[in-house]
Amino acid sequence: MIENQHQLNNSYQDHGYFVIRNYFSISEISALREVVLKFHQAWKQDNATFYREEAFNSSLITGSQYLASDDRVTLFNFIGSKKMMNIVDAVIANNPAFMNTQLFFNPVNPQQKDFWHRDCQYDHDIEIQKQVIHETQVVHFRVPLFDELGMELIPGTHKRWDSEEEHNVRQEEKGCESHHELSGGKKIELAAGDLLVFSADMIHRGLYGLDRLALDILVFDPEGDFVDYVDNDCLPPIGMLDKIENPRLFMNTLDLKSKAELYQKA
Ligand SMILES: O=C(O)CCC(=O)C(=O)O
Repeated sequence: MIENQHQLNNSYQDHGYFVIRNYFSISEISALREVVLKFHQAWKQDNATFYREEAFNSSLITGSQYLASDDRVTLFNFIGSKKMMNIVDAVIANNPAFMNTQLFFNPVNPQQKDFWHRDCQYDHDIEIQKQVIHETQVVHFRVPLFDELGMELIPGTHKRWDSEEEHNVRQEEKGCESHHELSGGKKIELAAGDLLVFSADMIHRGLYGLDRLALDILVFDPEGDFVDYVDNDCLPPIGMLDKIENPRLFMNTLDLKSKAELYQKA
C-alpha cells in the first residue's frame, strides 16, 4: 500500500469518512455528467409519479434499462478506473467488490426534509444494527456532479452505537423527528470534482439544496455477506468486460456471484 493510501485508510478507520478535494478533473466530471444526465432524464420520465411525490434517489445507474451499451461502458470505465481503484483499495484492501450505484437529487416536494439514518436500519432491527456496525460495512464513494451542500455525518459512528439524542432523532422517538439537528453533525460541503468516501452504516444525511446530483458508487468487502444485494443487471455482461480497461471490481463481484450460485446448487 502506498503511503497516501495508509493515511486514507487511517482516516476512514478513525472517523468513518474522508474527502479528497478536486480529485477529478473538469473533463472527467463533464463526461460522467453527460451519461448520468441521460439516465436521470429517462428515469424521471419513467417514474414520473414517484419522482414528483417522494423520490430523492434512483439506483442501478449502470443497468441496461435506461442506458445504451456504450454509455454503460463509460460508467464502468469511470468506476473501475485506476484513479478510483486507488481510493477503493485504500479502504478495502482485499478483493473489493462492486455492489451498485445510486443517484441522489433534490426531492421535488420542498416539504420533504433531509433525514438522519444508518443504511443498515432498513434491513435490521435495533439489536441486529448494534451488532452489524461492528462488522464489515458497505462503503459509499460519492462523486458530486454539481456543487452541492453535501452530506452531514457524525464522525466515529461507524464504530459506535447511538447516543440517546442520536437514537431518538434517527428512530423518531420521544417527540423527535429524523430531520432535527444533531449536536455532533459535521457538514461537508462538496464541489463537482471532489470525492467523499463514507461508511454506509455511520449516522448520516444528505443535505438537500443547490442543484445536487451525486453519483454514489457502493463497494463491499467480500468478508461481508453482501453478494445477495447485487442485482445482476447492474454488472457488465460477459461480452462487455473486454471493453472495460480495469474490470477487477466487477470481476470480483461476478466471482462471488458464481460461488454463491454453486453453493446454492450443492
Ligand atoms: O444524499 C442523500 O440524500 C442521502 C445519502 C445517503 O443516505 C446514502 O448515500 O446512503
